[in-house]
Amino acid sequence: MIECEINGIPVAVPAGTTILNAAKQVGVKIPTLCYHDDLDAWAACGICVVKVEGSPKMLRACATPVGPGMKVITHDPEVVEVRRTVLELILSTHPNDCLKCGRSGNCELQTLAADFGIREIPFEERVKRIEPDTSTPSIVLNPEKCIKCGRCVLVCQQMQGVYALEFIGRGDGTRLAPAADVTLAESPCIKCGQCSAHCPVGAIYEKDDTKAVWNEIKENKKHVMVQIAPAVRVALGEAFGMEPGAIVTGKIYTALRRLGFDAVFDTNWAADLTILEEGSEFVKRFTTGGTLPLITSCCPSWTDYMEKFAPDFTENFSSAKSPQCMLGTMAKTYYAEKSGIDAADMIMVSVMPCTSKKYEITRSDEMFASGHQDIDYSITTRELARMIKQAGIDFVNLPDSDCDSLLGEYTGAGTIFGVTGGVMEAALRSAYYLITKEDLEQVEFQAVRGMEGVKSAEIDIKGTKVRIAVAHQMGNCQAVIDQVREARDKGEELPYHFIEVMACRGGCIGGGGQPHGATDEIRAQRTKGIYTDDEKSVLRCSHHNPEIIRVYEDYLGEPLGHKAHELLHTTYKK
Ligand code: HC0
Ligand code: SF4
Repeated sequence: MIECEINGIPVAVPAGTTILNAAKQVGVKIPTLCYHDDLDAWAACGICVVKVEGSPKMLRACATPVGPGMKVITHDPEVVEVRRTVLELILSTHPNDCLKCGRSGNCELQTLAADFGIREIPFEERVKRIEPDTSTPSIVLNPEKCIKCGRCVLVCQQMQGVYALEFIGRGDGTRLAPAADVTLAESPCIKCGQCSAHCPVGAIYEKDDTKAVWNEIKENKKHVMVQIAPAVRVALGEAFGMEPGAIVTGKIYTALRRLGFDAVFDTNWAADLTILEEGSEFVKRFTTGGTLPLITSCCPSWTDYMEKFAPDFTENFSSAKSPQCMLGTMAKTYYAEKSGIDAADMIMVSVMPCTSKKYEITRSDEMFASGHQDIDYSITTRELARMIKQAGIDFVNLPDSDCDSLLGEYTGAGTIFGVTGGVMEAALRSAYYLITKEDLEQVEFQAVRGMEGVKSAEIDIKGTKVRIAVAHQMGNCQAVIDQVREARDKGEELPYHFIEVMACRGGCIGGGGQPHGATDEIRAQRTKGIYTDDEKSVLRCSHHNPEIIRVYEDYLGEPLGHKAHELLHTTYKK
């Protein structure tokens, strides 16, 4: 342990701890902007400078480890003045239209300006006017607001391994842009939105579809339906000051009705349906010598990545549509038929923790399987939070209500889709039944849980060995594919039979459309919420969901049958 002093307070921390983190341990908050817990410190902004006894210059607390006997002063008039100057310089290049900015109220720059009591900026305004990039359906890049903290570039490169963003130009002319200065749509961007989730200001944000959704509700001409994804229920509360991981499903259903939606469904229902299709697909391929490994395809950033970077694996993708898309199709076919409402008079809105889902809803012809666009709008958790605030709903004190029937009931297996390993665990729960015709006594598969970037295991299904891998956070996933490709190309035994991939760290609970501020601590709390939701479920296997059993009996026929194939499956670009 290293013993040192922060503002005269002794502290002992493990070797390598930065001044920033040592200060946190004694209750001292050093301001930061470019720093983020998820990323390597690269000391770009300089707002975290501190004095260290014996050092001729101030040091950056985010990137300087404490040393034995080090004496640090984090706050004195001189240090605060330097920080103020740094802040004023940043503000002199930043548009001051806070009132119209999507981040107003939770912008880290705005908060610092308020904390420092900035009333005027002593430097000449040097804002560079740059048109926003609106070329993707998922995120908007507004480099004019960029403060060059570099978080988005680091996330895209280090965490996601995509390298879609970079800084272009030099000195005063430096600006954020898609790599090679193309549009974002032309870049390798996979629309995961992690850049928007890590941006401290309003330079990258989700494409806002709330206006269009409000219009549909206000016009009152159509039957406006909504579905909520697994991970939304453990994160939305954060936008209203609740603890991360608080399970607010019943409040969300109530809020959605108060917003004016005519029918409230749950994507978890369709997650159970996905398991019946994808689980059956796995068992079929596994038992009849089909293409393996089967790779999950419900994360649209992942399928986008694979189409761009590994099209030789297209055949390995599960053809089962994602739960979001299955629910859209089933609403405008099955529910339309049962309710007697013409699908042409229906609007389906999805609430997702994800910016990529906005892209998925039109990604191929199969997204129009009902004869209409199956999902009309996809909004993020952040957008729903804004709609609830705009409607003056006191979310925290809302009573719970239930989901609408036919497309609402779900099992614990459906809910765990929201975390890394969850789709695999849910699939294994049902694959066991499909292979053995018996139910598991112990439904929990610990080997697929947790935050390790790649998890692998051999699962014993009554003597049949199934080798699986689970990867999350895009930068971790390519290695798994490389491993499979190498074995495949050499004609060796495949390392895995079944692979789950989610592009975001922690799975959808860490999605790019979730409330800002996610760290591993917050992801852990959201994950705990998801597993608690599973544990308290009476039914924990998708094949036990009565509404799913009924939809096959009444409408779809068999999993992988003709009708299921027509409505619930899709194709990928080679
Ligand atoms: Fe996910 Fe999904 S689990 S991708 O993370 O499979 O977005 O929450 O809705 O569709 O169900 C996201 C979350 C979903 C889908 C489900 C899957
Ligand atoms: Fe990179 Fe994802 Fe942002 Fe695209 S959405 S620029 S892939 S971090």
